[in-house]
Amino acid sequence: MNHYYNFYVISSMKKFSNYINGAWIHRSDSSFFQNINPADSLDIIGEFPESNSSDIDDAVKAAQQAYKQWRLMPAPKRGNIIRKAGDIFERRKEELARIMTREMGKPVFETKGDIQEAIDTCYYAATEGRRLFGYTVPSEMDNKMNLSFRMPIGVCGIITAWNFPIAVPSWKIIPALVAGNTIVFKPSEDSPESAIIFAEILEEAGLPAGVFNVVFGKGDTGSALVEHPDVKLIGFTGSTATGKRIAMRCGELNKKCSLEMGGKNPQIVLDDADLDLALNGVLWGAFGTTGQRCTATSRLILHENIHDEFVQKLQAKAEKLRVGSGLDDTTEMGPVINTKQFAKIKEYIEIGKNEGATLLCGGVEPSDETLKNGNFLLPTIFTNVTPQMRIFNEEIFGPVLSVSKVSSFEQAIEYANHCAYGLSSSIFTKNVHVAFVAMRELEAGITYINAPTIGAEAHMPFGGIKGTGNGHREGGWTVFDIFTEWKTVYVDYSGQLQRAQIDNQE
Ligand code: UN1
Repeated sequence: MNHYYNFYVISSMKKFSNYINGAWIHRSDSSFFQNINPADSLDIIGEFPESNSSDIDDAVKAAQQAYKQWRLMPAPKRGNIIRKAGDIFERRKEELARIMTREMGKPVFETKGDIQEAIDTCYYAATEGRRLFGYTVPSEMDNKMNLSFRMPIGVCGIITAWNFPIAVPSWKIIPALVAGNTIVFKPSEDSPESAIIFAEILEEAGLPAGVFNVVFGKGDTGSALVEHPDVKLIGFTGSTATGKRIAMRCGELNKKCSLEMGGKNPQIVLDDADLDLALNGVLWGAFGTTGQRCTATSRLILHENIHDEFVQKLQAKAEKLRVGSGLDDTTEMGPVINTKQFAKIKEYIEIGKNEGATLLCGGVEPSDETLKNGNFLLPTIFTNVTPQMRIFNEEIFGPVLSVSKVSSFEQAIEYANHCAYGLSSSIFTKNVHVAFVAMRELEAGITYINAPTIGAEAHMPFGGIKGTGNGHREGGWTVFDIFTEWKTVYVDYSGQLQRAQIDNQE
């Protein structure tokens, strides 16, 4: 048993450990799962514990114990530790980016951006430790004062996806810590090593043992976290199916629960738009991160006057995108995360063909022999997609773009809103009036004007309406509504019993 190193080696395979109460815990009876490089299935990064409910219980106990002190540390001091974590993320950016790329595939310039979101989140949240504003409000009675302020909630369970292995966990973990909560983090089984670095960084920044814990595993481990009676809140980013199940259990168990789920984000291009700008926008929005963002542009809605010209240029550019390992500096689009997701995307390509959409380009693996061991797919574009089709409505989470043609702005909005999800949206137009109407009418938590559907900044509210979320917003100042409860205090300094709504009436 060694508590100091995050992995040990058995017959040349790295075996990683859970991080509980400030120590790396190796359990000889653990089962393990493999972390495989999506660009090269022969590259096994290591094995991670498939933790059970007793591992979760150990982590929750540690977090509960640590909560007793952490909640009492002044928030500005908690913020100071988080600011240091931001500095360490900055220092380790290059090294961490390569670790992330190796395990989840996107190019290093993108994983650096992922870490930058965590750095921004740390610096923003650190200063929030000096605000966490409450309200002081007049009382309706004499010599009485009303106050309200934020309180931490307790042990928070955090469950996240692999596509932003550092940024998305940071959106939850960092503000939750500043607010005085403690954490048990169950990262995605597809990007577990990033969570190891997350723990190392928080430890180096000076976070006390037990305040942040990492337990690896798959769905069953996540369920054990949701079920644990001492976990007061679940913060989740991932698939709609899993999110809904979590929400139902949290409803039954009366736990607070914040969900970030699917998207089917439209980019509208009107006939007065700067077409080159819109073209670069959709290429980045649809094929950045191999289309594996909840904010990815998966629907392109084109005005009929520019449709044919735009589609032609789009095809030419999409076919030139360099697909390859994210560790190669020339790569523009990396692999899909795993073989299961790869099969699902291929299935949707068949569905699209069978529904009568036109496969404009892609839909197949690249011919390059050197890529044969990875989950690579060429950028895929369908045209003639109508709102009745499944590829118009369902989240594919891959490099697949559905193009539809409309004859007016009104129809474009109707198409954009014809969807169960409501995360991000975008419109390219030079018409100010139209842009403002779109801001009002697009049913989405986020709307971009003359910019792609991806690119949220850490200090702004992030989240979706309709099937995407359950009413919460991460990011910026709004995330503190998730990770705190309001306490209301009445201070009566009149020296008398004053009965509200009675003694102050005529
Ligand atoms: C996600 O895909 O879960 O706005 C998050 C964006 C990124 C975050 C995406 N900043 O695309």
